[in-house]
Amino acid sequence: NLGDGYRLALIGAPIEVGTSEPGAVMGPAALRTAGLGRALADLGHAVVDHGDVVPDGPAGARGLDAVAAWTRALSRVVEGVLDGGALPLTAGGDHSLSLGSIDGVMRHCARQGRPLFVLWLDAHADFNTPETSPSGNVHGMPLAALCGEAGFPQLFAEPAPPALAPTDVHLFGLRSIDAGERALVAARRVGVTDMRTIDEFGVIAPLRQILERVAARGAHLHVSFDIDFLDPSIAPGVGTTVPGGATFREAHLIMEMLHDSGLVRSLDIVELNPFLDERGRSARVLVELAASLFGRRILDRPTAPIAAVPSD
Ligand code: 6HN
Ligand code: MN
Ligand code: MN
Ligand code: MN
Repeated sequence: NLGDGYRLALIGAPIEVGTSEPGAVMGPAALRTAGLGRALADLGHAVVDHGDVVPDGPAGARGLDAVAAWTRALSRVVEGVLDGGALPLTAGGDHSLSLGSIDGVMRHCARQGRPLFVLWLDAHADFNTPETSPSGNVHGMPLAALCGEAGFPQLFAEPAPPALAPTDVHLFGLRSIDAGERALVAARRVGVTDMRTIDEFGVIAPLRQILERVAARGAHLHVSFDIDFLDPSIAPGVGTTVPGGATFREAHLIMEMLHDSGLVRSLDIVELNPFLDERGRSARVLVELAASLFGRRILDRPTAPIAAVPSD
């Protein structure tokens, strides 16, 4: 267990080579400006800002080769942070950065013999391959590459850890999926809580099921938070807005439940595009939500324990 005051490592990943919409490179700076580090330190955590990752080799052009250069560099930093007993919070940058952060987590978990579970809060599935992708943008592909789908060049440093099991990935908030990736997500049995499920059952019941499963397996929980999980009306600063997203209250409750579970061991905050934002609103919402995930609460007591919530 990490105890009350966590050791948090803030890692900037100013990556936009995985998207066609410029501006995500400014994401880490905007999150720092909005007070991410301060908000977490104010909660009693020991926060160390590791600055921005520097890619391994040329990473100027868009596409998979540039993403590979970022992936290798970020993986090393994240693995090192975990090996040192701290919790890595990678601030992006487009969602291709999760190739690096999760590769680092996988290496750490493999050495510890610990199972890994990935919770993907996103409007999208990010399960395209170079073959199924309609856009060619790598930020729509990280999960497929991490799960070992064919058609990718070598993105990870050798020797690469065994691929992530698609059944140990859960997409939460899904409401936009391309035809090819829909077939793949179904064939690989990726876990999905789509927006219709959330409308029908709320966020509590599906999330509780996931957390119980993670706890029962003693797994490392990695959370990848794409800002487009949120409704564009509260978080417009993103290149791929999709209507019908999570409300602030839904997202806030998810963060509180994640905190109370004590299971989260690594986190990505991705896809913030400050160039498209309105007066820093989206960055500030993300800081609020991150603070809730790391223990900020409304009253100075936990919310009712999960067991006290009436079950079906
Ligand atoms: N993201 N499915 C679309 C594509 O181009 O592959 C959108 C991907 C969005 C990626 O939001 O991280
Ligand atoms: Mn995404
Ligand atoms: Mn390790
Ligand atoms: Mn998305």
